[in-house]
Amino acid sequence: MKRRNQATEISPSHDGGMHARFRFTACLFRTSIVLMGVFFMLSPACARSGDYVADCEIDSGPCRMQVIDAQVELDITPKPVKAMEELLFVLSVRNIQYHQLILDLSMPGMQMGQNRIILSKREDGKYVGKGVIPRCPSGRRLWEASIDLPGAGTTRFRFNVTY
Ligand SMILES: [Cu+2]
Repeated sequence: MKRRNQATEISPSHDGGMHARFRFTACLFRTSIVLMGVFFMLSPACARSGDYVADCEIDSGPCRMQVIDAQVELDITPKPVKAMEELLFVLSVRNIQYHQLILDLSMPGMQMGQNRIILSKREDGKYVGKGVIPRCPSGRRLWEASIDLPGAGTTRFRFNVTY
């Protein structure tokens, strides 16, 4: 008889446990709604980046582009080209001479902040500069290097980096 009474006495505290669990679940639910909201606020920029593809196999060798009269060749070393590592960008431009050029690094369809590398003319006529490609929090690996060639236009190379 006493045991049964004890058992019934347990039930109110058991109810309390249920209540706490319900509050915890409700809190979790609210937190997940907030997190989903944050995710959807951040995602539109990321979602579009899936539409872009690489046009430069940078790990296989230099990439070439034709910009009106100028033939442009870009190489990045060391290979494989990795994020968060110091990289050497080497650009050669046929037919046009410059003092220096600016290489703009970005992610297609994503806002990653400005990342510009000044390419200075080397003795062999190539334009060289060092820079770092950051690791994208979304996990995407596609980057774009665009170079403005005054008088000829803008050229861009899209390539994947290794994490
Ligand atoms: Cu990104």
